Amino acid sequence: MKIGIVCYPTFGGSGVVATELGIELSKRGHEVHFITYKQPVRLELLGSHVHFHEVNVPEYPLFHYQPYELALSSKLVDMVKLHGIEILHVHYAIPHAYAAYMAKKMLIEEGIYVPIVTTLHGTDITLVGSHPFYKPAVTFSINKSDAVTSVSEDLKQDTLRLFDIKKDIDVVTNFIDMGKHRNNFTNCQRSMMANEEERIITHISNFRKVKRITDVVKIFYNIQKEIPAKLMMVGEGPEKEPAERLCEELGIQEKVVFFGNSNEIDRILCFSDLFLLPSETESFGLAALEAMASSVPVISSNSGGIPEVNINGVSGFLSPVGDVEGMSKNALTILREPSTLKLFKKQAKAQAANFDIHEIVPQYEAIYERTLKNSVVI
Ligand code: GMT
Repeated sequence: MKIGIVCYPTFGGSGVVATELGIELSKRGHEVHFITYKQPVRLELLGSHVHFHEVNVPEYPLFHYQPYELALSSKLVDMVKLHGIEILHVHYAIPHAYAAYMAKKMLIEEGIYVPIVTTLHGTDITLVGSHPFYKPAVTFSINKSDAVTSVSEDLKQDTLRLFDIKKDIDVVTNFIDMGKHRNNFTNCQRSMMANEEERIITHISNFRKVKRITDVVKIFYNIQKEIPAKLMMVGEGPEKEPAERLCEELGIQEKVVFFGNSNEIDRILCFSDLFLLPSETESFGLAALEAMASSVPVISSNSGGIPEVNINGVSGFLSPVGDVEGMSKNALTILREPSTLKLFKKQAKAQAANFDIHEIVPQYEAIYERTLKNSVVI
C-alpha cells in the first residue's frame, strides 16, 4: 500500500507513535510518505520506502495567523497525485483530520478518491478538541473520517461522551518494539550518573501542566529522605523552570539532573530503576510503556488510559491523581528491597510485551484494508 502519514513531528507521543508506525509499515513492504512541517524527530532513516515531504507555510505579514491547514491540505493533494498515495492516516484530529478532509474533497473534484484514517491521541480530544472554539470542527472531521481509531478504551469512551460521534471507533493501542529492548545496553554507563547504592528515578515528558511535574519532584523528595537516590528529568516544557526552582527550595538540586529533550531515551531508561508518571490525565501513557519495555517499573496516577497499561501491583503501582504520599510509599515498596525491585522489573517488561509492535501494527493494516474496500464518497 502507499500510505500518507500526517503527524506532529515533535517529541510528543502522537508524533513518536506515527513515526514508529511508518517505519514499521515500510519494513513490512508498504511505501510510506510522511507529510508534515519538519522531519519527525525519530525518523532518522529515509529510504526507498520512507519519504518525507515538508509542508511550508510562507510567512505573510498580513496574516496574524499563518494558515497551516491550508498549506497542509494543498500539500496532501499534490503528494497524493504525485506519488499515487492510496490512503491518508492522520494522527491528531486538530487540524490534521480537518485538513485531510479538505484534501479529500479537492481530490474528488479531480476524480481521485483517498480515504482517511484518523487516530485520536488524547490531548486532541480531552484537552483541546472539546473546547467550544474547536468542537464543531473536530466533531465534523471525526465523523467525516473513513475510519477512526483511539489509543485506549478510555479515550474512546471520552470521545463518545464529549462529541456527537456517528462513527465506530477502533481501539488500537500505542505499541513498542520489544525487539529493540531485548538487547538492552550491557553497559549504559550507569556509574556516570549515580553510585552503586543509589536508586535512579526517571521522568520523561513535555513538562506541560497535565504532567504534574511538581508531584514528580515531591515524590522524589520523599524517596531520597529514605534511601539514596537520584532523579533524571528528561524533556522540555513550561513546567521545567518551576520544577528547577522547587528542587532548589527543597535543597535537592544536587540530586536532580535536568537533561532537556533527548534522543537517548533508551540509554537513560537502561540505567533507571523506577519511572514516575503522576499525570492529571493520559490517554495511554506511551512514556510509561517505553519505561516498562526497558524493565523499569512505573509509579503512576490511575487516570485516563494509564490503568490499561500499568497494572497495579504487577508492573508498578497506581494512585489517585495528586496522592503524592501514596505514590512515594509505593515507590519505596518497590525500591527498598533488591529482590522486590528485581521482581517488578521482570513483571514490567512482561506487561510491556503485550503491546509489542508486531501485534499492533497488523491491526492498522487491517483497518487500512477494510477502509480501502468499504469507503464510499461522503
Ligand atoms: O502527553 C503529551 O503531552 C503528548 C501527547 C501528544 O499529543 O502527542 O500524548 C498523547 O498521545 C500519546 C500517544 O498516543 C499518549 O501516549 C499520551 O498519553 C497522550 N497524552 C495525553 O493524553 C496527555
